[in-house]
Amino acid sequence: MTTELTKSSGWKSLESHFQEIKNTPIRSLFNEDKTRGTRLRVEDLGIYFDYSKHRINDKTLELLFQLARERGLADKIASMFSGEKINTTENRAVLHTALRAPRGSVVLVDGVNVVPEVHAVLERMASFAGNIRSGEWKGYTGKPIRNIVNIGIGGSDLGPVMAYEALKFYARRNLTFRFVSNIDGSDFAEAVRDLSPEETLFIVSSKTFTTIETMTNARTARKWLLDKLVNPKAVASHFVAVSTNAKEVGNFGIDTHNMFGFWDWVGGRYSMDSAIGLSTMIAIGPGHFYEMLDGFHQMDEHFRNAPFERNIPVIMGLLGIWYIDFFGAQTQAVLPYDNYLKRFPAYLQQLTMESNGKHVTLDGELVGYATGAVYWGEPGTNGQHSFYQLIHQGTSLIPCDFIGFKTSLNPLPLHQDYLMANMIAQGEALAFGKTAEEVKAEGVPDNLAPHKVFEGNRPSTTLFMEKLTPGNLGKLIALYEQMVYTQGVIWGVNPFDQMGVELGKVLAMKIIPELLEKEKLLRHDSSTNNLIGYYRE
Ligand code: G6Q
Repeated sequence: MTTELTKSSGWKSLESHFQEIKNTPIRSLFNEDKTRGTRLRVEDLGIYFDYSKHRINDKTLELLFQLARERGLADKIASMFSGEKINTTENRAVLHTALRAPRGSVVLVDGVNVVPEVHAVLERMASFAGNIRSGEWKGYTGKPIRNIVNIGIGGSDLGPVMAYEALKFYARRNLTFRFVSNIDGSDFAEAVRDLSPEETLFIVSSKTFTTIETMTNARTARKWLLDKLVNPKAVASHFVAVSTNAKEVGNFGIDTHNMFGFWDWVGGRYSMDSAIGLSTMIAIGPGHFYEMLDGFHQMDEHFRNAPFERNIPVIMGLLGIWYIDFFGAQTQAVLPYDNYLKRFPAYLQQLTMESNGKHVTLDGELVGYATGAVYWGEPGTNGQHSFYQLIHQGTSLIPCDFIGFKTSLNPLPLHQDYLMANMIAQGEALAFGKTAEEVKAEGVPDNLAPHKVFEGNRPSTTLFMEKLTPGNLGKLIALYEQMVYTQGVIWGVNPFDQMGVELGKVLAMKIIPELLEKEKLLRHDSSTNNLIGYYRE
């Protein structure tokens, strides 16, 4: 078990500091310092980042920054941006930041500037998206495309789905977008049941072009198309691919002229701003897509240049370490007060949990501390009527991220005021709670009083922005990406591999021939053998 982190002086100081502060209520922290709500916030890039409602004082922050310095965070940030092969288990650079590097900038991978290639793909995407949006691109029978179906899974699905939902306000409403990911045939069947093949374009999105779910769905899609259009030549007008694997794309029968590439230095869960975002670009148009990329880039520059004390992803990452490793928190709630962000928590689940759900360090040593938290959440106010009860009065400590926008994209009278009032009120209630005295003063009878007491002292961050725009979405996503990296550096793990996912990709392959009875003899444990037997019957 490695002790490099836990033996460091920053960690040890935090351990003893934790003993001093662990029982201090947020209420007293605010009482002691009337300027706390003003001091513990950062306003940058149009983000109002309030981190005052946390169980921290100035010393906590100082020690967390000290830990970050001891772990070499500044150098590690520089290594990522400069294209060093920091994904050591896969011997790859990690350069999703190059996907949003402005034209004319230089990012070298093995001595080659990748920025011109990135922009060349973006231009091809823009031209293709323009042709679909204008109706210039025709299906095989001469009709314009009205339906776009993205077929992909994991990193090749969650980003596109999230971005489509998040930016629907900006989307072409005469185009229908569907997303098929699951190997469950119902996913495909429901996605296409009301679509006409003549007007449907499939985007097969797969970095490797070998993922069984995606390839199975893509083959089913081809059959669905050809059942109606018959001539295999129709495939060329109705299928495009997004992949790094030109050979497999060609083998599938998609003309590689209709392939949009990306690179092995883009991890699946970090790829929604690469060609994997083709469906997003068709939906919102190239101009908005470029605005989104600019938002990502602004946050990258902030992460790279802002001092830790004003660095939003660094502070968020360190607060996560504080709760996970010192308070023993196991989960983190993300609570967007914007209905368009309904898929944002699901997107973040992959980003955070696949990245930092690791049990060994980069050196292959077992970690001796907790790593990645479970991320979860739902939009407010819906969540308030279900699981918030446990956050307020349950026995687990669940730090919350509230995300809100001042201006609604659909400004119906009162709605936005009520929505924001709820968000602000929740953070206040979680932090300050309601004491027994306050409850009694309300005239609550003694027998009910304990049930109505709120301990408070439940930490939250509030991220407030003007409006949900493509640029602001880009900033938010990059914020979480860089927060994840910050935590990965502190924990000393590799946030860029995913051996657990790779395992899933091979496990089922063994059982498939057994279910199909091509392999009769079962050599699993008795439970697994019986389950296979039950299915065969
Ligand atoms: C992401 C993961 C994983 C991956 C999917 C799809 O970081 O590696 O979610 O994106 O398994 O892989 P393909 O794009 O290769 O089909």
